[in-house]
Amino acid sequence: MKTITRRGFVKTAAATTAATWASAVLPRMAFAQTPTLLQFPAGFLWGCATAAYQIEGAVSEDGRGPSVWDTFSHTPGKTFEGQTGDVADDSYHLYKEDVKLLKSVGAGGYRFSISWSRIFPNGTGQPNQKGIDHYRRVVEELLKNDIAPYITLFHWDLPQALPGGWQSRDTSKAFADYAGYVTRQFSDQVGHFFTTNEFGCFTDLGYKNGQFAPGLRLPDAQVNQIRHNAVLAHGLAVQAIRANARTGTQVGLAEDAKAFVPVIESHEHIEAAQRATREENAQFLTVVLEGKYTDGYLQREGANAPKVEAGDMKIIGSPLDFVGLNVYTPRYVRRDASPSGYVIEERPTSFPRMASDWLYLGPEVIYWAVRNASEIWKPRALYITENGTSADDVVGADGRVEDTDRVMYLRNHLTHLHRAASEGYPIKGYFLWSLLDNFEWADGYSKRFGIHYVDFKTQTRTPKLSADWYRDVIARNAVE
Ligand code: GBH
Repeated sequence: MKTITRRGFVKTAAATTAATWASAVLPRMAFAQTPTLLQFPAGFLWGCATAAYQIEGAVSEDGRGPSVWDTFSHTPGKTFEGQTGDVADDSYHLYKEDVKLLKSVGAGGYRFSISWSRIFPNGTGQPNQKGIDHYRRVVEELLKNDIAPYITLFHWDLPQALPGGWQSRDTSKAFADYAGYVTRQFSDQVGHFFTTNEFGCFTDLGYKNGQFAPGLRLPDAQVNQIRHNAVLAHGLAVQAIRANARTGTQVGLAEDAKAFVPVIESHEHIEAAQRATREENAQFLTVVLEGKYTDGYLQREGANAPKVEAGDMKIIGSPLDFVGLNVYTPRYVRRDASPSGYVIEERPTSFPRMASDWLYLGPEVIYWAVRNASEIWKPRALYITENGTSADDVVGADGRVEDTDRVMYLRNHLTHLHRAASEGYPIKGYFLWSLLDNFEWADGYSKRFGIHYVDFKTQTRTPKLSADWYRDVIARNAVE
């Protein structure tokens, strides 16, 4: 018989007491589930995202008209080493292969964009049937593989032919006509449409600091009018889609709203983060979801505030079925005594970043993006329409790409997204940016965001470690 020493007895007793206490007090879940597996709600949509100009190539094929990105990327000095989207991933021809990649990770949805100038080569006027035919083939290939198509109508490739681009209100109307036409063609097969992708990237970056097409640097009053034309275009498109689509068609947008994380998770800082979310996105997501510019925005812009015509605000605030958030990088906020009630923190120089300069790493941002938007605007449904990272991917001697940093980035973001889902915020799905390496705008091909590696000389696609990892996430509907 084993003699129990006094010390041993005390230990055993303590352990028994602890176990009894734990089973009584700790939530059942901790015992019932593998503790490391964070389960997403049943029916959660897992997808991947891309955009037309970044992947398609075939820029002069089948009657496509030029877009501002063709012009811009062909202008010396505008993109990394003068690179263009002329060929990109050649997905215009290789789309079946790309659908296979989606299928192989088990994606339930694919968010891709339509090139406006393939449908209307001049932006308006006669539609180009060959453009429609192409996207019809893409949609049918997806449906054949049980992958739901999610169509973005505008991801920055504005038809070059539209006079003045987004400086003109006529462009907003042309966009609505194009949106209505496309939905009439596709709403029998496509259930979800996004109007625009990331207002700030095709307004401010295009017309204020010149980093993106069309590369202008205009004064504030003009920039504010361009922003107004952009949100108006969105609102007019929502109405055109509703007028042309089958009932039940879901309409929303994809917006990289600046996302704010409270420095400390306490009531005052949480409140400050919500104030910052409304004010710092006043000209884009806030006006779209509230149908009104905030007083703060109008005061800040003063004489430069946009000129608003009768009826505009109602159009801009047209009700949406869902809100799509592109989430990449956090901004940290604390409460203070200023009139705005918040301060955005400077990032310490040591703040970690991924392979793109602007891509600071703070995975809790995805939780706060969902929570702030949910609490402020109470949307019916939310999607993460983009999340992902660039990485300095290297093909090893064995042909493998071990992108452990991308897996780290994604795993941590999904862990925080799981928190949002488990707290009951209406998050319905997640689109990883991106399905494959592609033309990263002004950065050309120097930044890779794909979970599939693309050799741009041969157009060979190779799954990276992150593709294997994402396949597991999707298969288990859970993140570890
Ligand atoms: C998304 O933009 C785009 O929708 C997608 O097309 C793109 O490929 C992907 O992200 C990765 O970049 O002025 O320092 O902020 C993300 C938001 C906003 C990030 C513009 C890059 C330009 C540099 N982007 N920003 S900076």
